[in-house]
Amino acid sequence: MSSAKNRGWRVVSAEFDRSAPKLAACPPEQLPEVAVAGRSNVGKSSLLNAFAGQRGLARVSRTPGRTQLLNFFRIGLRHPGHGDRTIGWVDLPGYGYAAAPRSIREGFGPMIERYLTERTALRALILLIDSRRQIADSDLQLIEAMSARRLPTLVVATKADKLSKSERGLVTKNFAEVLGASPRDILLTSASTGLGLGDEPRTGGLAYEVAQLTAPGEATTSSSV
Ligand SMILES: Nc1nc2c(ncn2[C@@H]2O[C@H](COP(=O)(O)OP(=O)(O)OP(=O)(O)O)[C@@H](O)[C@H]2O)c(=O)[nH]1
Ligand SMILES: [Mg+2]
Repeated sequence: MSSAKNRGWRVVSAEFDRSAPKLAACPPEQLPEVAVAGRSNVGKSSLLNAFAGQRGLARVSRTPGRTQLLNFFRIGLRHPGHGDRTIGWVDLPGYGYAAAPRSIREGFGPMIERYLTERTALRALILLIDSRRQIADSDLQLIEAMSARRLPTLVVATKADKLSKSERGLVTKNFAEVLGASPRDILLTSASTGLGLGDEPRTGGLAYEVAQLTAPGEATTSSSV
């Protein structure tokens, strides 16, 4: 009997490609790409490490808001029925860190903006929001930048392990209200426990969503705004 874990999409490989200090230094546009954005310290790098099952793949920062690099990774996904797929995963610099230089703190930065508006390989944004915080204006601006290109954004609430079960329900309800979406469109995750990272039969999860967002043809998903 095969376990439930192996019925859906899962990550089978993950590797660092390169860090790009500017758009011209990005890898060739050969793979369908998802970019991960969010305020500094929201858990972007931790999510990648947990998703990939590799602790040291992306650096979990001790000095948030410092590094303004686009970090490129390649991830191999596998599904028993659909086969293998390689995608690009971009860990974007965090924004909104209080002690960062003013130019970085006040917006999400020209590099993220240029990447989101010009990168042809980009298929979707994965926007991380700390489940104990509110959605920020800069978060909304990123969703708008994606809508302007008719590209979907998957909203991921991070650090759900810090909430009780009832608090989790309130978070998805609140985020959905602010975004004009359904609570089902908000993916609750925890890099610590692995919550929401897989491909569960009924509820889906990050592996399922990323596979949908990078599917050949039209990029659509059940859970994006
Ligand atoms: N409890 C808990 N802590 C988490 C989780 N994800 C991340 N953290 C912690 O949050 C802090 C920031 O995590 P990072 O992954 O470095 O966050 P980031 O968004 O990559 O930060 P920047 O790269 O500076 O923008 C670290 O101390 C992590 O250990 C989670 O799911 N649960
Ligand atoms: Mg990081």
